[in-house]
Amino acid sequence: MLNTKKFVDQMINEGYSHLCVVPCSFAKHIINEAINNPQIEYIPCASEAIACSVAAGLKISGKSPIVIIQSSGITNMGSCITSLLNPYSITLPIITSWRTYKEGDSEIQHKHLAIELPKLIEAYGYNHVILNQENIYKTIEQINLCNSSKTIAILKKDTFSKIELQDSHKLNLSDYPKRSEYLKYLNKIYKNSDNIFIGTTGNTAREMYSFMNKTKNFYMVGNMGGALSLGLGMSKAGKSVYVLGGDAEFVMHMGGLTTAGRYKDINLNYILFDNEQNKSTGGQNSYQSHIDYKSIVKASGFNVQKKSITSLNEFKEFIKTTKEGLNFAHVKCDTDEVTPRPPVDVVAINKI
Ligand SMILES: Cc1ncc(C[n+]2csc(CCOP(=O)(O)OP(=O)(O)O)c2C)c(N)n1
Repeated sequence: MLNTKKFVDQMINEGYSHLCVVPCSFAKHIINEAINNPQIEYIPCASEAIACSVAAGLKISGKSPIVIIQSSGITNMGSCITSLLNPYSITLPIITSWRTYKEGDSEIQHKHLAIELPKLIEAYGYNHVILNQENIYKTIEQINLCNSSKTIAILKKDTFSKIELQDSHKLNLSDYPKRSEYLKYLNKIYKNSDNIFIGTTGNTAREMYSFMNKTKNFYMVGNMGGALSLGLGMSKAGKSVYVLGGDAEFVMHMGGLTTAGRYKDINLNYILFDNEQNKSTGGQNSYQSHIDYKSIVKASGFNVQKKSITSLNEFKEFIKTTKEGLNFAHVKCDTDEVTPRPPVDVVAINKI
């Protein structure tokens, strides 16, 4: 295992200036150190494609960025790699985690790339190196190789030692109900109904499994950013749909809002549970307090609940008064304790 603090200090000595990131729990400690350490700038990115483009802009302007992502997101980055980095000969270190998969595991989003990641990197026209886990100087040499050649670095689990976030970077959401309280209410109101509840990648789907056992649920444990569009397809097919989303998921493919916004004669309700963080990859702050969610969604064509919901009573009122159509509510919530993942036989159901 590498000493994370020493590794980041060494990267700074080498001149690396920015970390462009979509979080993965494998990279939690290096991300924590980058957030804690003012000598390297942490740039949280809405998607892997964005992380890659921002890093390319930094690199061609004289800075030394590093990109860190999860293997599930390297496909999002494909266009940026093949049609920006490659043709413009821009090289920079991209570190992708390599999520493994055990038969029967419900993290089915990782099943394909758990085997094929190196072949995909090769298909992009890149070599790969597995990051050394023992010797910081060798690992830095590998990062430097990625900085100067078409090589992508692969990060395995438990490469970096533990780093806690400094208190000043920790969130306090204790003014808001936990998401489970809202979910339990939905479970009570909609038990045995025909409404379909889509839970997004991240903790929402997991918590739905624990707290909504009487509703018709689709656990979308992958395709991060695509829940609203999946819901649009279902509602265009005549279903009544609730998309229960997270704040990091909201921004990943935000264009889905503008596509959905065209259609008013459907029954699609998008409830954004905003816990200000990427809870399921380690609780990293999503740094999105600059975003006015309600205005963005309203401008995309949705009916929007005027005030952000901050209590269970307000939530009950919203659920009771919402009419059929294309609706959105921004709901502030606190985090729950860790709940189990829905098992694979529940997740893999593909008919509703
Ligand atoms: C394309 C892609 N990129 C990254 C990830 C890793 N990932 C899984 S969940 C998640 C964060 C989800 O945060 P949010 O939507 O706010 O929900 P929360 O877990 O906080 O409830 C991330 C980054 C992924 N699964 N897929």
